[in-house]
Amino acid sequence: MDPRIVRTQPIPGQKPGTSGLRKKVRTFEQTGYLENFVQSVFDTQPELSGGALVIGGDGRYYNRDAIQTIVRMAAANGVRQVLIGRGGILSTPAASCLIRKYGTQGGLVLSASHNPGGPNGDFGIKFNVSNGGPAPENVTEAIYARTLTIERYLTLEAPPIDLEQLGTQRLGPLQIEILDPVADYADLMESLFDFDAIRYLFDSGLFRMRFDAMHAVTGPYAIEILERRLGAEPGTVINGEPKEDFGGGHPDPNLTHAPELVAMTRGADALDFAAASDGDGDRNMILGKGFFVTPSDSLAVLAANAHHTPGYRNGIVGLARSMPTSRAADRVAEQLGVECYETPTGWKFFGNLLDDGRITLCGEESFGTGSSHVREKDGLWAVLFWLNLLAVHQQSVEHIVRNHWQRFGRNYYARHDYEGVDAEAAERLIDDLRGRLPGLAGTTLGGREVAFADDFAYTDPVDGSTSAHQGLRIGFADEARIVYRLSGTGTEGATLRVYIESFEGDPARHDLETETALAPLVAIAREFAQIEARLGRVAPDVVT
Ligand code: VG1
Ligand code: CO
Repeated sequence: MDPRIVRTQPIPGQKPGTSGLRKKVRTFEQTGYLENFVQSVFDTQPELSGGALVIGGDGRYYNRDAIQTIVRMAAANGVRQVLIGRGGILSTPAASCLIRKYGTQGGLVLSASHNPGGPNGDFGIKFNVSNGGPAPENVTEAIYARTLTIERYLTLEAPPIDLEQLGTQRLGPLQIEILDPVADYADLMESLFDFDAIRYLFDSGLFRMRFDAMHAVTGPYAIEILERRLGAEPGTVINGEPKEDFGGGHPDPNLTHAPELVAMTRGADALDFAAASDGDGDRNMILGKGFFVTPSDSLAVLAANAHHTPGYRNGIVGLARSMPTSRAADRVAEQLGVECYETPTGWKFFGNLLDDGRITLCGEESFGTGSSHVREKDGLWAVLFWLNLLAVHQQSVEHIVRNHWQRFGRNYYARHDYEGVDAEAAERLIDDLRGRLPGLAGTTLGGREVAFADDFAYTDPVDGSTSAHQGLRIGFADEARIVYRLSGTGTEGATLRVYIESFEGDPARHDLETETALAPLVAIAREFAQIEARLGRVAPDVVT
């Protein structure tokens, strides 16, 4: 089984975005497309030769084909061992868990996260480094540079490996281990949270919850952890069977894309608790009875209550949030006397802070929360964290959040997405806005005084690397804020994201509808960026 050298040529556009290379399945199916990218990983990461690699994905269409291709290429490139989840399944946080637990040199995670799947949907591939986290920018840049000069890839002729059979197989010198995708991850969760207390909560019969796996990767994980290990009633996990096309749905856990679950938290028969995760299991949505927890608030609440859980009983050393995430977490950090770091969007920026022991928890407004336990955001982890708090406090979700607002104040928050807009028009909108920011501080917009306005740039405090142009910020003297940036995960046109936040310290004003509270700022944000005139959109496509 000698390696075969296949001639190829560079394919433009293989630059990883916020979270890996994401394209239409049809693009990935082009001759050499996946191979070029994978070979570029092997060519730029020499430690993989003779090393070990975790491989798995969210089970979407093309997952299995991609794994077969990658395994043959790994063998031809001298990889010693690959660890693969049975059926090719690994949630993104479980992949991170395995890389860390088995000390591999990295992993290839196959997912386009919350983007729809199927032959006409999206696919994606992401290289994670040996700390278990997404490759930092210098690594993704090197991989991309390689895709522009590549001339050959290495593979071998071999029959497909058996992805269903647990245990060891060989492909020439390559040792292939098919692992239970759930067990190691479930053990890790059990080590962090008070499973006895949560089991007691379920046993009481007074507490009803549903977890919506959205026919994506978390089904098997949630069934094992919630129903088997914690004794939640059968049927607690809904849409628990992973499907290649996610049942035709859009596996994005938010109020727009999980309406069925949201409905279950309302009305006479409302659940006490409901949660959902996305395609690859790294996002989470938390709902109480008739109550939605904003992801930015969720991070702040978890941080303020971390010491109530076994895994974080000694408290947290520091916090981090992505720049567009609301500043609710900053207030908690301040009271706890710890640092709160502000990073660009994307989990890769948390890696150094976690590795260096500067932070324990981190999160993003985009339904992402996580901690030092792995190097990815982690949907089920957040759900278990909330369950642990509900068991300890014996209070409703709403009560816990309202108490939090009383103590720290409330950050009203919303994100408005304008999807599939003309890419050039969106770029121009951002460029023109950028040019108008200098000189804005000290003036007023819609009667509000601007305190600062800038193009966010980040210097990593651990390795000194810099990342410029990470979003435009306009901060007001009353602590309100507007942020504009373009999405780095889409596969069609551009998506403009507008993030709007205001702060309310007075508990008497904590009951407003978010829409009402933010209406004046939304108007400022739309007018200042001339969204309607430039993009031809009168309203956002999705509000979260
Ligand atoms: C989006 C979110 C970002 C998140 C990223 C990956 O990126 O805004 O916070 O880290 O998706 O999440 P963008 O560039 O489209 O705004 V996932 O669940 O797709 O791995
Ligand atoms: Co995801």
